[in-house]
Amino acid sequence: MTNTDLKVLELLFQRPLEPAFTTRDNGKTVLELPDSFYTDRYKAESDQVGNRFSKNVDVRIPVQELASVPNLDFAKPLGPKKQFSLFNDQHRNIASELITLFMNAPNLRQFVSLSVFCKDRLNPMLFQYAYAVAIAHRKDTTEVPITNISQVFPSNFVEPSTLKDGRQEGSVFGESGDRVPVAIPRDYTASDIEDEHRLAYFREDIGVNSHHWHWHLVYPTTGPYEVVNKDRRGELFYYMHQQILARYNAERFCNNLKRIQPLANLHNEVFEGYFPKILSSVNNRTYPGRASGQLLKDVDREDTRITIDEILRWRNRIMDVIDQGYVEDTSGQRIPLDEVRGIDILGNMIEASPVLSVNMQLYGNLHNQGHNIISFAHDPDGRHLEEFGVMGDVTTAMRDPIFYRWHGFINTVFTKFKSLLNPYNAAQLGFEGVSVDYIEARIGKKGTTPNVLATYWQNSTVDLTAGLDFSSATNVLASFSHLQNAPFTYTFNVTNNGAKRTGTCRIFLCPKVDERNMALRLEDQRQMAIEMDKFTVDLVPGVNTIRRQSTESSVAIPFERSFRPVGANYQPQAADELARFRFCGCGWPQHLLLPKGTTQGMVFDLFVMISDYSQDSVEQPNTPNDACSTAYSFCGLKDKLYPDRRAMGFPFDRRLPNTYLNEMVDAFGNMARTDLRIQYTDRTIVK
Ligand SMILES: [Cu+2]
Repeated sequence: MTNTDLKVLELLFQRPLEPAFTTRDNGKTVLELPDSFYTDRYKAESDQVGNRFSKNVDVRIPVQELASVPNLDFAKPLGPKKQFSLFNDQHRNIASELITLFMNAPNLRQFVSLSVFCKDRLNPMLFQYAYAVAIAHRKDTTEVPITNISQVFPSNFVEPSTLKDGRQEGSVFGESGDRVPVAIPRDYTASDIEDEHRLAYFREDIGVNSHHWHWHLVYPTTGPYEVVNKDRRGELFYYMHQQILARYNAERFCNNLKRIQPLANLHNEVFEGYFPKILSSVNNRTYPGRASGQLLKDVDREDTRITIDEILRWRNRIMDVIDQGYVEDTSGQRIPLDEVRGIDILGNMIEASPVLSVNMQLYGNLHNQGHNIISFAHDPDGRHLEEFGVMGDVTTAMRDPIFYRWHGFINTVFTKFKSLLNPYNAAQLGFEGVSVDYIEARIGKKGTTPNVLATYWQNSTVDLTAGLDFSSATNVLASFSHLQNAPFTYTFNVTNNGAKRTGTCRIFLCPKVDERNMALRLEDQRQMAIEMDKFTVDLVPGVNTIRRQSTESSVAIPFERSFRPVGANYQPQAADELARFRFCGCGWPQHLLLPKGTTQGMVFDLFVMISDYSQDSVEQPNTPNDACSTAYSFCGLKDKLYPDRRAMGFPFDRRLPNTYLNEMVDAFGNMARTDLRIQYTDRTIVK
């Protein structure tokens, strides 16, 4: 691979609305296009516009002519100013065709040319999505860093006036030291009259929303079979969203709110309103809001048709097959929903992936169409020419309180399936001869109180330049505050009464009491358990001391990885660092690894289990290790199998033999628990 090809690919993530011939990298670089690449508007003056932008640049990169010009008519229904939705069948089919086109480009240089050519002819959101999927999946683009979506389309993530202020700051002060990052407000979508607003810091977190987008980028529902069909994809759809709900419920308890009520009855009013106050980049309009008490209605629009009855029919069919124990594929063949494959089949069927669903005609498109019904509630027949609300878009859906209620409903379907499986038995849960004798989590090393952890606010700065079209050539920096936790270390003492062996250490955090302050039984607690970390440990005979940093967590990625600076100056040189840059945006934000806690300190159960590795291990294909896939619990490993043979969420995904957590821990030596207090302080640290 040549450096310039790689460079062009990186540049295409910048200034998504500007024609490809304008400058990038803060005015330093320009692409020199073949005449045939200019769109009709610029064709006649291609020399003039080309020269205008190539004047004061450091680098000019010629783009090769296309061997065959693609016919892009398939994308016509999605005009340049329309909102693009992965939940919309028509848009998804268009995206699928585009991904296929990108994946089939015969070599890297032609992929570069094809991308440049398509960029100026397609809806910018559609282009950025399909382009990023192709970069994440093509064998010859593994070294290209995918720019975080919050930096490509910042207006989908931050309050819009911030962007205007940022441009102003940049054009007045340039790169001089007098420039200050503009502050993105934290508290702008509602007032304290709205109880749900207490969770805005979680729902509107930039890291949370970009994780969600990135997950759906790594796990697209349509496209070429080899791109869509990943190991245990359907199960991961279930598990990643289930964990988001568990985290959200814990966060609600910290804020004195009841756990979410699943949106089970689509004929009732939706009591939560939500007014997002963010802009769509493609048409410069705000995302529509939803008033409190909105009724959901059948949607009958040009490109989206769905009735509530249809959704309920799919739900009932799925509930029926769960009771029945098997599904039927399109040829009428029965496929059992067993404890190994059942959840994966259901995940792909419920989401639903047209490529992987066993029978889309029969079991429908439950999760996606629910997003559509909700996102068009304000204008179901399109008479007001309004686009979908935030629920229609994976970059923005998690901002809306209703997201958690809809997924709460989806989760009840999965939970029903799991509840019918036999409870885990002693052979599955135990690890003969291994006992966990002591566990603690502690901030720093010495002198701090064990099992008291801390949260607070932190002010961080991100560079939003890449996504700001038609702005001056200086960087636009924005600062925002987000929840943060003080890094901590786990220490476990484990006795191994046998020969040297390997185990998997599984760490969970569980709420202890419910919203009425009543102790939770294990059956409820397990469904709210939050996975904190998972890793293999080698146990020597005798006493072992295991230490693990909170920053190493298998669910989270560090802040710097979510919001890495963009552009040539920041390209790391070392190969391993470069590798870490790509495919990196998927993962729960490290700054939300812990729930907020309370000022008095909220007590959780810290649960640790060491399971028998001989029942956990997976034989991996011999593909190179990806330095970036560190958040594998939520995101899997690139080009590999999911690295844990047990069901995702083990041991809490199924019923357990005891009534209370204490009883289970007493019964199994390879488990331990302790009270863990999370203390929140209302102060802001500037980073
Ligand atoms: Cu999702």
